[in-house]
Amino acid sequence: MSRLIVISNRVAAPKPEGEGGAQGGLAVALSAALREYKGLWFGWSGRVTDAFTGHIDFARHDGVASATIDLEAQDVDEYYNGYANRTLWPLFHYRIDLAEYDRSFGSGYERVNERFAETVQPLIDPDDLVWIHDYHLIPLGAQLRERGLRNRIGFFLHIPWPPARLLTSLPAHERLVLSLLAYDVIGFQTPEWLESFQNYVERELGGHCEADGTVHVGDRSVHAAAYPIGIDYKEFQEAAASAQAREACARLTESAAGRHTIIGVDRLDYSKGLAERFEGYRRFLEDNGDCLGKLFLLQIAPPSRGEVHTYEAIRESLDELSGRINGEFAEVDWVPIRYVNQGYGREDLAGFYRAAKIALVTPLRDGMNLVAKEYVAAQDPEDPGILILSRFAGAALQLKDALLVNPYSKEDISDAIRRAIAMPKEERIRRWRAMNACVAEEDVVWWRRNFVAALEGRG
Ligand code: GDG
Repeated sequence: MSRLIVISNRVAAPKPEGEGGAQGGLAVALSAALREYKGLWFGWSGRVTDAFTGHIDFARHDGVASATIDLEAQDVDEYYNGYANRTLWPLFHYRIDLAEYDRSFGSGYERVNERFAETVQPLIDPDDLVWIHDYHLIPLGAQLRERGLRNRIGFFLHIPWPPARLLTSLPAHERLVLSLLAYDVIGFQTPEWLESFQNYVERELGGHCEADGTVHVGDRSVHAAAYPIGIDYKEFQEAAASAQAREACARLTESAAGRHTIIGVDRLDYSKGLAERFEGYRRFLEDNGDCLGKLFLLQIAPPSRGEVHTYEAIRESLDELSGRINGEFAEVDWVPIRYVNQGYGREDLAGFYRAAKIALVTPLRDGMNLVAKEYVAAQDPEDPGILILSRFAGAALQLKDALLVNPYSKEDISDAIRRAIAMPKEERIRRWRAMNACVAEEDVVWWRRNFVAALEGRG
């Protein structure tokens, strides 16, 4: 069996015992996939050094071998906080209003991709499979090819691919997309993002896409397909059955004192639609006076990307909005929103999911959304909760038995909460069974196998 070399911006290090944190979906999914595989995970250590040296730190934890490099402050500013998180992230989430175009970001992005290529190349053996992840590293495949690498190289995009009409607002968009043609396989979360990519290729590059997933541009052909990511179902079920999860569930249930818990768990990010969610919940409170004091929203939102100004701004606006809603509706013995900015361990999260009758997962745009799948996996089969899910999350294409909503519509969110509260148990069970079968079947192992099979040329 070939080794698998996974390359992503960051390599996930396990958190010390009991310390929660906003480990992103990518990190959670990849450690699970690599634990089974003989391979290596390469990426940025998260540390900043005075001058880039190319020194590699090797480590091994939890069955996963990793190799990391430090970056310079300028690299982090231009590549990570700049091009990745201030240009590509907003643009790929359809927020061209927030996308910043700065030439130094683009050159920093190229430079760091070159640094990754230079340092990782000597670690790659001729028959290794190379799997590169996400928007931080789009040109890395092309950089490796320029250095003579002939291995099979795949790329998986964890976030949406924007419509061609939006993507063309990015300076040098052609150059970025053309660099993708260096890969053998390009994976997207859903057929919708794949279609947007194909559309761009045909409109802007004069390419041609075949029904079997082959994309031709000039003399290059690559395989492009949808590989929806899943959760580590087995691991998550174990987490949900742990004593720690049971304690967390009991703690939340006790503090709810007979009230229904609605849960939201999201990195603090504008793409997750938190302000719109709060507004939808406020509309529910306004229109359903009979429910005041009988339920509450627990929103867990650990901060992320604090060095990017937009994230500070969203944090402030959510503090204010949740405060206003609480001020407006709270009673001496009830607050409608428990807004928590800290992270929790996975067991705690699993317990909280289980204690919640409803999950509100309403991103404005999301590549997949693993929280939706985790919520389903954590439910009690005899008495499951209800998932309210944005139709704009990739997960909506698989979890069709959720209550699907338009996250921009307060009324839609409010109506769905009303419907969820009144939903008979038989309907809850029927919907949950269908969703759970999908989450269990199409898990992270299924995702990895499908992608790797395609990378090996078997898919
Ligand atoms: C990107 C794409 C795609 C959150 N709070 C805590 C915590 N989390 C964990 C969740 C979940 C993960 O973080 C978040 O995953 P998502 O999928 O919701 O979102 P992104 O971070 O934006 O991930 C996304 C994903 O990549 C994978 O391809 O689905 O569309 O944007 O696992 O549980 N975990 C812990 N404590 C917290 O407080 N332990």
